[in-house]
Amino acid sequence: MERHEADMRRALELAERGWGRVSPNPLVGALVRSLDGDVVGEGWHEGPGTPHAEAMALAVAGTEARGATVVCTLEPCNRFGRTPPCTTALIEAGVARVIVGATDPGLGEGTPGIAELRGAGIDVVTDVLGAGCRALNEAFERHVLTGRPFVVLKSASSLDGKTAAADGTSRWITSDEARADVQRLRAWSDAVVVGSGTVVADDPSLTVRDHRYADTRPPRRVIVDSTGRVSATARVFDGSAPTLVATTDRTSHGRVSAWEETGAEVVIIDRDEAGRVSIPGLLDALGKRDVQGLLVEGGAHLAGSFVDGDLVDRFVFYLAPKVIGGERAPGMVAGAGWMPVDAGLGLVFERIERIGPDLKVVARVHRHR
Ligand code: AOF
Ligand code: ZN
Repeated sequence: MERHEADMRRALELAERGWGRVSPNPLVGALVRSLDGDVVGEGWHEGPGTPHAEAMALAVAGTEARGATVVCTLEPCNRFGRTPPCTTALIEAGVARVIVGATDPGLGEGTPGIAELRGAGIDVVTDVLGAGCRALNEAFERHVLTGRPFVVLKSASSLDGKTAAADGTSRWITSDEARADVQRLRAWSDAVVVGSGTVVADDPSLTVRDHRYADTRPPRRVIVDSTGRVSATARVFDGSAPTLVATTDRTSHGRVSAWEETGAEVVIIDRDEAGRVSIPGLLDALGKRDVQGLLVEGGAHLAGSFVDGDLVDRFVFYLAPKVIGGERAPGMVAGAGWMPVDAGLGLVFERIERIGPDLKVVARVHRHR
């Protein structure tokens, strides 16, 4: 078992090589340990249309895969997608044993990949470092099971939770280091969403500019603009990354055409009771477009809509060692808020880090399911 866990740790490292590129597929790593006890093949998934991790590892191992143990972070697939099934490849290679980290909810009920391997007489061990293997693909799993993305809400504020001073100045509250860390969050995301107020006030480009993520796919830029306030000359329409505008039927046809002329996709979403873009409707529309990991970057009103709807899975708060104060200085999350106080969202802290002079606090919504 210890050997299996050490091999699984290595397979997890291999899986990470596809980071930021595999969506809408999962990150997967695999290795082949021969009858003699040597690692004779390693593989990982690089993204849609490229070989699966197991197929890559088996190809390297060649005939040494006969009688071998194959360690996979994810249950091997048993169906044709863009590539042939891994179960067939494992059976044909004559492997004796398969060690699986997490099951693949994308294969349907009853872990059919594992069932097929067992049916062929292969010894299958499951749930080796299962939690770590599942965590790697939490957004993939959420999307497969619900059709909606996994939602991360990011905020950068002073220690007292202010995102700007009362005069509207906000550049910069957090450090260069903290802002560089946000680039990694964006690179993780399939889409980054902001409200119209943020676009009007800050004119952000919402792109990944850090050269460390140059080979990751650019996240889709999503603007929530219920009434058509944002001009088609805003930076998010510069064509440097895919852009989607989520709006309602309150926006004029002229505005919609102007957005579309920049190459952006415009999606008309149902209104909520206040006449704004329905956030559940937005999540469904993004899920249909294979957005698995969604980053909410603000502002406070959009963040409030997500919080009021209990639609955030993880909060990432960057806190600067500054206190701004002032009743009129805006906070991180507006909206109606939860009442009374014990009805508020219950979170667990996942991680607390220092980033340059700032703190990064990561908390996960505790869901009873
Ligand atoms: C594996 N190993 O390395 C990956 C798996 O369309 P395809 O061929 O790329 O297949 C995508 C599906 O296969 C994906 O939705 C997920 O269920 C599984 N991914 N499975 O055995 C891999 N990437
Ligand atoms: Zn496969």
